[in-house]
Amino acid sequence: MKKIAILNGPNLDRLGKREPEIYGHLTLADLEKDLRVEFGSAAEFDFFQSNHEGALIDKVAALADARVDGLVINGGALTHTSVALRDALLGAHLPAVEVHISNIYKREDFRHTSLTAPACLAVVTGLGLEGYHAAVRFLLKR
Ligand code: CA2
Repeated sequence: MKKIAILNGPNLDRLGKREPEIYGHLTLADLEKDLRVEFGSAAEFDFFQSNHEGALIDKVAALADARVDGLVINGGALTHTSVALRDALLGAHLPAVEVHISNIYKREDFRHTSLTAPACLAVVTGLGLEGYHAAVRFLLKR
């Protein structure tokens, strides 16, 4: 059984409750349920969402200490701004995949830069919540 952490950053607790034209109708609870249905026999999940940069950084460090097998991160807007989250990911030395629900390259210019992507093995963007499934599948196969 591999340990996979799913981290979601600021405002992703609002998923399914606002802006469904960009982020769809499913909630984070739906995502958790669907990931457990698909991968429950192969993965033990640790789901974490925070609206606070420091809480996400502390969580990344705790996951590194716990030596989880993989990390899926949607840092939300912190993706584009947070050197601190990037440093936490680089320091964690965990296999990580960055996920974005929307296609960040079809949106405003400021979303085209990810500070955290260089600390990850791969980036999935624009597949909706399916991106999390693809990321977990990839991490379980390596
Ligand atoms: O597409 C993504 O997954 C993003 O990481 C979402 C972030 C955005 O800042 C990134 O540029 C791309 C925003 C998360 C806000 O999520 C909401 C979900 C539902 C309703 C309102 C906000």
